[in-house]
Amino acid sequence: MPRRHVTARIVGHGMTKLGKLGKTATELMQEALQTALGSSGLKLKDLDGLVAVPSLSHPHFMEAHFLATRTGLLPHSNVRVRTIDTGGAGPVSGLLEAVRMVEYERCQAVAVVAGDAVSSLDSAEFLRRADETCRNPDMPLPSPCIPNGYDRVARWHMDNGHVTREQLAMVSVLMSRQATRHPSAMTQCSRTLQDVLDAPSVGLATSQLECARRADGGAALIVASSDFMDEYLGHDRMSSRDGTPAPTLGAAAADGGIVVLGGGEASGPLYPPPVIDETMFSCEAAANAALSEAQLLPEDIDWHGLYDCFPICFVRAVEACGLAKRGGGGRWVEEMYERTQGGEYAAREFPVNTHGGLLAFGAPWEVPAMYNIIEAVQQLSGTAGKERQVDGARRALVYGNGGIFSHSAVAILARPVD
Ligand code: MLC
Repeated sequence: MPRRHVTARIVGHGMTKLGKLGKTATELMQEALQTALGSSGLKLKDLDGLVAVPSLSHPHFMEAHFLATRTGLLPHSNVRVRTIDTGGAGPVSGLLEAVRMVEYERCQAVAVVAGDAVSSLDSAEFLRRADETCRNPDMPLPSPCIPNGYDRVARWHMDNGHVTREQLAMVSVLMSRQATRHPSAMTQCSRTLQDVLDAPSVGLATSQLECARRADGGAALIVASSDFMDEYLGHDRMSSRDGTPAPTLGAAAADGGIVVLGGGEASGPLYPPPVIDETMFSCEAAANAALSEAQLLPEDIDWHGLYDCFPICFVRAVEACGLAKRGGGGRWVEEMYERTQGGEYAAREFPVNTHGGLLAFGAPWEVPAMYNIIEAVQQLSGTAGKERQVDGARRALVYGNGGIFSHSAVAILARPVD
């Protein structure tokens, strides 16, 4: 591998509204990309790289090439684009790929883009497509396959005394409490434990309020080389390259951007094996690799963005990232539940998924890990707002999970040293 010659920084981010929006995935991706470019002060023509994550609602052959062609980024010399499919881990895998493109392939600015319109698909079509993604031909899971796959894994943990049914439900309550503090979250009302337990059943140990909240939405990041941004900010501070006035830089770009200190990825099977055991999980390996590359310990992290498509994914992540000991994730969730009872808690008392995660912020299929990254960037640049800001947050860990524990991608982000 060629030598690293510059540092990559996250210098912009953008997202569309979430909900049932009646737009195509491509329209949502384009909208998010424009917002992200605007927040970085860069223009489309400044990009020489694009990483895209495919959608379920409007799948395209070579998604990144499709999007780059639609936006006019291609044809152009010296532009390279890549589609990354690691399921819901895609945005974090995409971020790590963008960092490599900047640090080892001499790209100056790379966009990472995801968008999906799964809420605008009718239920039967959504379930048909979703079921197809993780179908085991030898031992089919009942439909809905993905919730039932996670349900099997959750019950295995319950049977082994690892977590209780109530502790799983508390994850959904916790995410709803966090989401009420974010103006863009789909969930604006806290749930009670009883609400979650009494919601329609989707699996034996999973209710509807413990499923990733189906939504349409798009999100994007801009990752740029430090040299390019220094030159751009230094020489072009008053005007952009085509002579028009430069847009106001977002906080992330103006402060020099957010650094990616380390990353790690690991894989598991596409669907749970006939006999579940520890070998199917990969978050521990990804988190350890990311912390090791960043040369940090779990206690050095101030804010966590943990994938929570279903409560058991969150519980495993809590343990994998060292917030709780192995087997102690359920008890940790219970402690957080008690700590945040009544809703009058400071952000630093529960500095995890301050936006509400997939269970409450919203989950447009493979987009939501992007919300973990964007919330991390806002936390690290001190722009998360009074209610959500974790004072003095310097380092964040973001985790994306794909399939049914089939891929884990973890990145460690940091505010640059002043
Ligand atoms: C659903 N609802 C919720 C909710 N989930 N409300 C609050 N919080 C949640 N977490 C609400 C909906 O808004 C809707 O309300 C009602 O419940 C019914 O949901 P629906 O989706 O419209 O219904 P239906 O078509 O019957 O499907 C229910 C479902 C489906 C649970 C089977 O939503 C589902 O499959 N969800 C999981 C999606 C999923 O698997 N995502 C990927 C996760 S895995 P109203 O008021 O509008 O009726 C992952 C990894 C990866 O993330 O790689 O992708």
